[in-house]
Amino acid sequence: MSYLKQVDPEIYDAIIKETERQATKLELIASENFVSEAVMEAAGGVMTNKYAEGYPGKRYYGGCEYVDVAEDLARDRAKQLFGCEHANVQPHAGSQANMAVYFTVLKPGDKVMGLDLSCGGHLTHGHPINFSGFLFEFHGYTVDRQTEVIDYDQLLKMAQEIQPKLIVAGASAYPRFLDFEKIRKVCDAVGAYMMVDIAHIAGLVATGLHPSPVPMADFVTTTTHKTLRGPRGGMVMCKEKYAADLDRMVMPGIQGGPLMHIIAAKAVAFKEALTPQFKEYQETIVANAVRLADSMKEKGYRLVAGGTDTHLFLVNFVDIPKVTGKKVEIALDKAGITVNKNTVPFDPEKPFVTSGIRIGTPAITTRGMKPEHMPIIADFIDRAIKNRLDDEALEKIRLEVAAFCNKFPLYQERMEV
Ligand code: DSN
Repeated sequence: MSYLKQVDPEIYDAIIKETERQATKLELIASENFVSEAVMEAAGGVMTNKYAEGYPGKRYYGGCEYVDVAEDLARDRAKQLFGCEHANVQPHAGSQANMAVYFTVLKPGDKVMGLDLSCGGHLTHGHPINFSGFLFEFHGYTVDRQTEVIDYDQLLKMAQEIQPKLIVAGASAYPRFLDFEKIRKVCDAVGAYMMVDIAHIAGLVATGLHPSPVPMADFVTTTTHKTLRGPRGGMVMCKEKYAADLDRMVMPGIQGGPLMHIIAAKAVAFKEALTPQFKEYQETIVANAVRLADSMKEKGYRLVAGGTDTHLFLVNFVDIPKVTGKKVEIALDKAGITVNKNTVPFDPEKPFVTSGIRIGTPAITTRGMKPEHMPIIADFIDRAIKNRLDDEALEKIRLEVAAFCNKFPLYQERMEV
């Protein structure tokens, strides 16, 4: 019996339809994933009822003995997973995680450098429409125009000119490895703090598939729901010397009561991430991304930075007349393929139009898709782009995509409650 169906049939219906959408479409948004039933059970459990302002053993409320167990486990597992000295698992999202670091070491008006949004950065890395841009004097660094990867010599020159107090590394749409050792050297050369936002690559970092910034960064922030495949949320890791200041900034500085059900679900996800199967999963994510990127290149598409080392890549339509990221996103959606339009480096189009799409493999890999399936997916994408103005053709592809997805069942028992 479903309580929800009785109490709120409209929300019940929307959730069933969303479950069907997730199961029948190809989910290629690089920042999305499908959590395990165990993670979902913890996220949907009774810990949602509990106020627990403070930290384990030092709360402002009584009755915290069991939520303390959850938060202690989440923190200990995070430390084991990433090898960090300190972890704060309370940030509600990546934005709060980044805010907590900024507020811990910066004062309003301080100079900071972050990767420009159009080159793969993130809103919270200093975009003028975000709190980070309102409060601090951010300077955006870019990728090299030819290689479309970060030019670390240029980064050093810019840092010497600007003398930032903090340099933010990390990205939401950057397909190549980041060189954290070089970024550390730049920070040391100008006496800046080093913060790395690994939201996208957290699963790869945890399993050694992307070099880890943890040994050399002052602060590392992440979300827990992308490659890490946990519940929607954030986390900050730092050196022990910053731990007390950071914790005070997360709560009471920024947040009140932590989301204890989500913290419990983070603990479950970290436990899953410590298994050998999770490493195999991350290896397959990357193998799938490389194979899918290669298949798109074989079809003649231009990829940003020439391909990928990670879980995502970007297709650049700048050279194709009348094709924009927005148009392709819409066409692909009609064909049952979910991606997001994305700016490409030095994009001439506005962020709501863009000249590219971002494609990621974490979610389809969770469903069990393997490198041999990637040419099939590339074929669906290519046909949908070519037939973008033909709704009948797109509907035919949608049916083929749904039949293909059916071979990789997802949340079957959630379809009817
Ligand atoms: N919205 C996320 C992404 O798609 O990358 C970043 O916060």
